[in-house]
Amino acid sequence: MSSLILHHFDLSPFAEKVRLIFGLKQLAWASVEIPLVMPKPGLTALTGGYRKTPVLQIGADVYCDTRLIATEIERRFPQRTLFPDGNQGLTLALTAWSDSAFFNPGAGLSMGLNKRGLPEAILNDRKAFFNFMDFDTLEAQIPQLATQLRAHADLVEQQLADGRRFLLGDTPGFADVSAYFPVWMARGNVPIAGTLFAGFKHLAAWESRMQAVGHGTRSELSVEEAHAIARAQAPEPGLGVDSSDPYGLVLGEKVTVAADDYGKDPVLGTLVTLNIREVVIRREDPAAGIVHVHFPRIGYRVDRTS
Ligand SMILES: N[C@@H](CCC(=O)N[C@@H](CS)C(=O)NCC(=O)O)C(=O)O
Repeated sequence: MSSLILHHFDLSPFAEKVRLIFGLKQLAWASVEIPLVMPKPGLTALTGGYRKTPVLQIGADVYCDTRLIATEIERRFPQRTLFPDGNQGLTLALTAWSDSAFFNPGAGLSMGLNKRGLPEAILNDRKAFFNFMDFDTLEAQIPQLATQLRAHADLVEQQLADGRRFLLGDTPGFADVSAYFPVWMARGNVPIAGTLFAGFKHLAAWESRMQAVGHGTRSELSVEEAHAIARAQAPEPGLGVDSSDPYGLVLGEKVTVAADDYGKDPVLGTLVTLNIREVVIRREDPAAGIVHVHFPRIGYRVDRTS
């Protein structure tokens, strides 16, 4: 059985990023389906409260956020690199564009155009979750959201206009994955996407190439089996606390870690790693045992609890 366990649901755009990374690297992985809305007790037993989708589990290590999930998979499985042209920093910086400027208008359109058909539970959950959307005025914002989505998709069209196969050359990588998932989400959830993207021939051909990347080799796992796997293993040793870190924290301090944008549920634990790229806390859960929960530094805050 694969050591890579992805906690996700099939409709999740951010999870599609990770599924495509599995495809690019031709990896085998196990899928644990999580609920679309809170509560998500099986997931939060592992994360300590982080509820966003997806989460990657490897043994008793739990990785939150696709930015960190991507670099962790690259570290453990360097073959078929996510950075084939070598532009790692620039490619990772691109997520600041793809994950908000490009993704958010599509998410707004998906909510605004489907509002009446969405189950009440999903609507109420996402109203509380997506703090960057004003649900009451979404319908009036549709022209502006459509303009933004189309203008960002046009950036991809421009990048591909010289006939290259992928964004940075002949080989697909994380830059493609990042730029692709908002398009994937829009095609699936935004009824006017076909019209908005109608003139983008290069984009459409690249989408077909991205679909062909696939998702690697998927198997199914129950959340109870995933917990048993976490309980049976020790987490990877922590890497210690960087004494030059501006927070001035020390190893073993009790801290909370939380996203600084939306879905800010704090996770409480004991600090085992703090460096420029990653913060890791140790926590114990009755179902999952002792786990190390990993977050990227970019986009997350760490707070002392005492
Ligand atoms: N920065 C996060 C964003 C993840 C995110 O916003 N995921 C969406 C779904 S694709 C989500 O969590 N929605 C609410 C939920 O699934 O409960 C990441 O890169 O993983």
